[in-house]
Amino acid sequence: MLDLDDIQGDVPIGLQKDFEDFIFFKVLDKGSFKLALRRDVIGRITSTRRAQQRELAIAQRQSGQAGRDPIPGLNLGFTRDGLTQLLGPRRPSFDPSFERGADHPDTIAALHDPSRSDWLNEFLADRIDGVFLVTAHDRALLTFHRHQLLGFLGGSIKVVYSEMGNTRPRQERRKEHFGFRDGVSQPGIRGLTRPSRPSGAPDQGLPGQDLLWPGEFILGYPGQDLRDPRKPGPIAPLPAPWAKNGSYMVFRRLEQRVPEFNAFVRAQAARFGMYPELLAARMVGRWRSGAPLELAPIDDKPSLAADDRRNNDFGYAGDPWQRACPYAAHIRKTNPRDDVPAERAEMLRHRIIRQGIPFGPEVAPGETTTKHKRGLMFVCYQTSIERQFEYIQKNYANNPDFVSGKERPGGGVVRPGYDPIIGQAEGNVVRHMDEPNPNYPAGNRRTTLSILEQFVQLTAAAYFFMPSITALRTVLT
Ligand code: N7H
Repeated sequence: MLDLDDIQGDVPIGLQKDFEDFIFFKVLDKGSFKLALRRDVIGRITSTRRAQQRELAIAQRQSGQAGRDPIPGLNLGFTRDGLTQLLGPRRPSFDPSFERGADHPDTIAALHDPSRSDWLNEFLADRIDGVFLVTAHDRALLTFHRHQLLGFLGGSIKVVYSEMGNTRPRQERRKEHFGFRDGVSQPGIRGLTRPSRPSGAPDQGLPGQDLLWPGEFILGYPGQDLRDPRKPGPIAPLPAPWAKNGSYMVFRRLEQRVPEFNAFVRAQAARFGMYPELLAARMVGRWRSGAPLELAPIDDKPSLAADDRRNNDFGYAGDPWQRACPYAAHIRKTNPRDDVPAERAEMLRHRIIRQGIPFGPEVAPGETTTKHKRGLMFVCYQTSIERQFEYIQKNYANNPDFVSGKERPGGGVVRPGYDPIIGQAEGNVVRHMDEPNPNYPAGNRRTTLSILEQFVQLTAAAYFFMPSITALRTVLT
């Protein structure tokens, strides 16, 4: 049984938010920091149970029943340096990627990330020990609670960098800045996510949503079994007993060049003689509405997109020649589902829970080249950064040969190319993607999309450990 009162709420559920402040800080005075945490902060941390209750309240409100929650969401994570500050240099060693850090030259080289000289200077201005995530449904309330939190902490910390993410306005609310609906596909967790068809599909939450063993995302529980995904696998050894109910968070500030992306899509679609919306959908694997190409390969189907019982209920095994969805499309790369049926159980070990939020203003009228910084505060949770986030970025998105073993209808090996949204090539060379123009329902015409520019650019990154609430109350303070 998952300890819902002990796990921080952003990990498996997500803090409810229209606004989210990311407050990156350095500990200046360990003693007063611990005291302030114990006295005023830890009691306000949003647990998974609380986040779950709020989800329910939101669902009721949508059916007209409840008011808005005036209590903000609050979670807290520490970097490797932060754990060392709190516990001393002889503390136990955690996940190797966490200990190395997102800003280590080896991590940057392995992920083909831009070098630190291209990151935000403010983010690099000082050592980052931890991050507070503060969320609320309106900006004024969030600002009030941010001030209150910083008041509790006084001079015990220094804010190194902070930035507020916000959901986009009105009908764009559920969309990221390129205009695609986000937050559609998320792994479910056994014991937490309820199967919608318990007798027909006990291994799925909503139709198409894999239920995974909690140890993939929360330390101290069984993870996936490599032979049989329905059986609980081993419990990974804990770095320390108090790490139970904790999780690792990957943070990446990803700027998006929206006018440039749209101009590129229009120009390339004209070159291929395609409808631009279809090309954009082929790059992502879903239409901007959220409808998946596997179920709507040629025309958008907004009614399918709006139906949570249908919009994620598909696989790729029935599309072995990428007629409906390219192998390199962002969602096919980052979650290959059953693309290689023999490797399905293994692929379930590379899933992440995504809890990001957009940042920055809407594109202004006349903004044909990016003038205002905007993008995604990408956040994901896992129990092994190396096996989950880094694996997806490195072995899938950045690897033009993944998925391997596919052939053309007439024979001959396919090189799928890079994920056109987040793939990063070594040395920033041109990235290619196979088959932007569909051979649907049949055909074997070859087209290649050549992408010279990075429309998504990393400008800051860090890895955090999100401890259990018990660990915050005891060992860490
Ligand atoms: Fe991605 N986008 O707008 O194009 N992503 N993503 N992502 N992403 C997804 O299913 C996007 C990023 C995953 O289960 C959708 O929720 C953008 C990183 C995974 O079928 C859309 C950025 C990583 C999935 C986008 C970005 C991932 C996914 C479809 C950066 C990990 C689920 C909506 C600015 C390395 C796939 C949905 C599945 C979905 C976009 C970043 C991973 C529209 C713009 C860094 C695993």
